[in-house]
Amino acid sequence: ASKIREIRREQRADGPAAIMAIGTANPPNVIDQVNFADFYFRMTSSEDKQELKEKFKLICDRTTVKNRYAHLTEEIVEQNPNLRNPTVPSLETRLRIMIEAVPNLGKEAAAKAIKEWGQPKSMITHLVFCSGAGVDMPGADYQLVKLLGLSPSVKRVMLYHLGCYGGGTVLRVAKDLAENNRGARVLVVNVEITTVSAFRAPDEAHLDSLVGQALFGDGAAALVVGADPIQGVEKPIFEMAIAAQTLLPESDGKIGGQLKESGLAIHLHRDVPKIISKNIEDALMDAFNQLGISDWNSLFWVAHPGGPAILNHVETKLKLEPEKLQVTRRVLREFGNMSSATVFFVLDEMRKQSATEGWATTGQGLEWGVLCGLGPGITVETVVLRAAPL
Ligand code: WCA
Repeated sequence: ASKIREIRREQRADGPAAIMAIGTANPPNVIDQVNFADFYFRMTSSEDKQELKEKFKLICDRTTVKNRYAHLTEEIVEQNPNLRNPTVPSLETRLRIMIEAVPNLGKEAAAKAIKEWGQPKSMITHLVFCSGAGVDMPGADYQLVKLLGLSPSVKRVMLYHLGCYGGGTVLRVAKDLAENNRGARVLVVNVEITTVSAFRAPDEAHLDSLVGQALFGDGAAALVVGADPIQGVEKPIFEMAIAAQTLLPESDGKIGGQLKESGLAIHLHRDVPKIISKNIEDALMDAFNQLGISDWNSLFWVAHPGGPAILNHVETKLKLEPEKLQVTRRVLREFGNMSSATVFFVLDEMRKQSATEGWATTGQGLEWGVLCGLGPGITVETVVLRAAPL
């Protein structure tokens, strides 16, 4: 009995898990939000639905998104007309496109993260892969091991179809892996190609689908996570203190997605911003109780930009100063909602902006911060971050 305890102690790392590198990637095709309504209605042969198009233009404008990136191109839709016709099956077409695209975009982000980390990739011990795009066996995690030339003994965790809270989930899992396996170096990769999975023609009966068409973009992010950094060699960017997950009360069915023969049907209830803002403080208190922090303006903020209405509601409810969500809003403007990958674009922007503006830490000069993922469930993931000195 004492032997197994001794083994257990030796397995465990000493310090907390830290994010040591961040890489991001997007497909080359840019969606210009100003002209997107014209483009989308033309591409789906829906020019006759003028009233709906006017409403879509309004929604596009209200998203505050200026730029998005898309794997889907007009050419792909031309070649695969079933993608714009919800009455015929298109799942196989979508899967074929995504199964090829997901590992490749993930590789681009991962290569950047590994380069920043600066260590040989043979030191990667675990891979956590998260994507709502594509399903096959063996999955995108396996493809990525091959593409990057990682060790065949890398221990993989594959997380499919979590949706927009997945950025928090992968951190929670990577934290446990890093802290419970001395010397572990966890490569985390999130790839979202929602333009291919959820593209569909406009329909008056599904206005929430229009919100999705106006809001979602494609992107990938990768991190290297580990505990006990090699002194003078590895540089922690953010340490992770606490990771919590919770389901919000009275939120059943408010955010969801069904993978159908006609593609992914995403459901966003109008009450989503209200439900989130009503319950966000309880989720934060669960995570920050232990630290005795309840002044939300004393934190740096890395929130999933689900949509501007969510950010506005949360800002008002928590009485956040406008600067608090400024990095989050900038990512929404420049990239749209890239589902689970988005929070890592915010995290990357947070440390870059903190450096260029001359702050003393990677979190705008502050010590503590929060990373907040939210999505189907409604599920909220809360990760307490500690910024590193700059
Ligand atoms: C609406 C709606 C609505 C406004 N339904 N009509 C899930 C599954 C997966 O597989 C993958 C991913 C996910 C999801 C991941 C997530 O990120 S969850 C969070 C998703 N985001 C939201 O829920 C969006 C929150 N909403 C907003 O940010 C804004 O409401 C919006 C940008 C959509 C509109 O801006 P607004 O509220 O300032 O503007 P309006 O004038 O109030 O709304 C414009 C029109 O859109 C209105 O139409 P109308 O006829 O009433 O004037 C709204 O009713 C309509 N609308 N939300 C259906 N959810």
